[in-house]
Amino acid sequence: MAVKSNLQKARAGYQPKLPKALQGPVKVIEGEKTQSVGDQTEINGLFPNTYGMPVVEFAQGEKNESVQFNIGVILSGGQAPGGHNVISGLYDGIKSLNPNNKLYGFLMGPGGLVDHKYIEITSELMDEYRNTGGFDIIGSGRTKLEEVDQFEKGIVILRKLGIKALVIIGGDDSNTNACVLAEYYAAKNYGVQVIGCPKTIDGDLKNEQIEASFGFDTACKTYSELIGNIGRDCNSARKYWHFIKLMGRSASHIALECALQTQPNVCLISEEVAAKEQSLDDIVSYIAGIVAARAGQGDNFGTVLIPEGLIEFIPAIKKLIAELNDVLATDEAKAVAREDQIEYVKAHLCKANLATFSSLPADVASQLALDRDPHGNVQVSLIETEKLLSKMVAAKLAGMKKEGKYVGKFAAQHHFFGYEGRCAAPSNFDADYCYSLGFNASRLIAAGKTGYMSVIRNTTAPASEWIAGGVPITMMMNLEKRAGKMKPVIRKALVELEGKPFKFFAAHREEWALSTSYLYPGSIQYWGPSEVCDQTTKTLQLEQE
Ligand code: FBP
Repeated sequence: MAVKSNLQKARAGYQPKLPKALQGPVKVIEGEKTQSVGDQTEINGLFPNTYGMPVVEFAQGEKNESVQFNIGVILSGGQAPGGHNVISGLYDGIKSLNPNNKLYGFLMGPGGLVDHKYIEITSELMDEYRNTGGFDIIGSGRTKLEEVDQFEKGIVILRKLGIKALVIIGGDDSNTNACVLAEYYAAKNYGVQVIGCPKTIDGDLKNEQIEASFGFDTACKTYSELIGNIGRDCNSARKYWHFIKLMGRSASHIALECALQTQPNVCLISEEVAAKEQSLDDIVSYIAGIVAARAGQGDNFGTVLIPEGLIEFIPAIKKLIAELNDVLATDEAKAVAREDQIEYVKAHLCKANLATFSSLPADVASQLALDRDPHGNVQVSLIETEKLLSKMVAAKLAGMKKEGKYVGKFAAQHHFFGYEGRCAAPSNFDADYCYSLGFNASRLIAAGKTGYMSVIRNTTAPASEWIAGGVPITMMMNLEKRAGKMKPVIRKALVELEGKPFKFFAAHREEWALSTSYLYPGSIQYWGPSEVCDQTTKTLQLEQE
């Protein structure tokens, strides 16, 4: 048995809370038929077997005999705190239906299904991982499940193991794939159900039905603790500006939530940059203006939060990336050797995009052009925006100094918080939420559902009052261009500039810029006063107000 810290030992005994409706036998309440958020005709045509199904909710019901069945589970994409609790909820859920039910975990993501790599999750193994961070019980991966060949290889192992349903724990891309797989198995009458669970620290898998993706709560609390500590350090030494990049591939939910928790001097929100059509120079001028104003009052220090995806939201760079995606999607481009690709790309870009491309530092340009993940996304976590911005701010300040518009000293420190929070031990909220999502998935399976996402709502209320049920994944879909082609995908939830969390931030940011009003949230607490241990994110509190 692995050696454990005292916290791990104590935390292993935590029994996550469940909504009242899931504490005993359930009955299914079906709502109205649904439709997709966009492109209804096309999505209906692509998902004839799983389109239009009703939203379902569970209520307390009568005990029914449940026949024995086996389940498979896959962890997909980036780690998010609470993944192990989704699995423990699923495990306890299926065992409560029939103690002979078995849970198999496919190893290292969707690739494990295709390559037939799996383990049985036994009670001993499960107990080692309850309430722990990470995805290491079975590992995760980013293989994209989209080819018929992969689905067919999958069904071979699913049949061999007698698996009735597959649970895919993932973000928007992985749940899109879960939906495609559900449709394929339904169309073929293979008798295997597919259920998704909303995971991602990025917080962008949310909509009318999904209040939050799991892991966002813990990751933001972890980053906010660190930002608070940095705030206190910089207010003590009074000599550095800290440029802190925060994960969140596309949306700025993490940066916004951390700003609400820590009150930094500057926080950029990518969605606002796009809406205001700001250029890189506009952003740099904005930061330099605040640095100069603070220097004017003798404060040569501060904190700047930068969302990881910022670069993709600057309109000129967004246009460039869109053309790069098209240029790189052709067979001709794929055949070009890596060392020749930059020249190939330059020869194929339009004049305006070529000018933008050439204006970027070489390393940033090559990141945009060359490095993509299996879903075709630019790997923004590899782009050092925090250094790019601080360098440009230093240059701008030097110019302002010459014009007599800035008197002060500017020294920068750089940080990137992402991996520090993705595997943190889940907060009480994530521990309960994830366990409930997994347990709830077992009830969706028992109810014969496929192509559904497990959802738990009313999450700012005590856990016993949470609402449990399922939403057809097709309901969240629309068509978007991916790798040069229109594809059905789950619509990503970006920060809404009309939403309450952003409005609260916007109403306070000028004050936070000049005054030093940092908040110090401290580390996640598991035991103690409920207002400390069980608090949800500020985003959720403001959204549900
Ligand atoms: P998911 O969308 O798969 O949950 O991943 C989220 C994330 O943590 C992003 O914030 C980040 O850009 C990305 O994963 C980094 O992934 P990787 O470590 O695989 O490069």
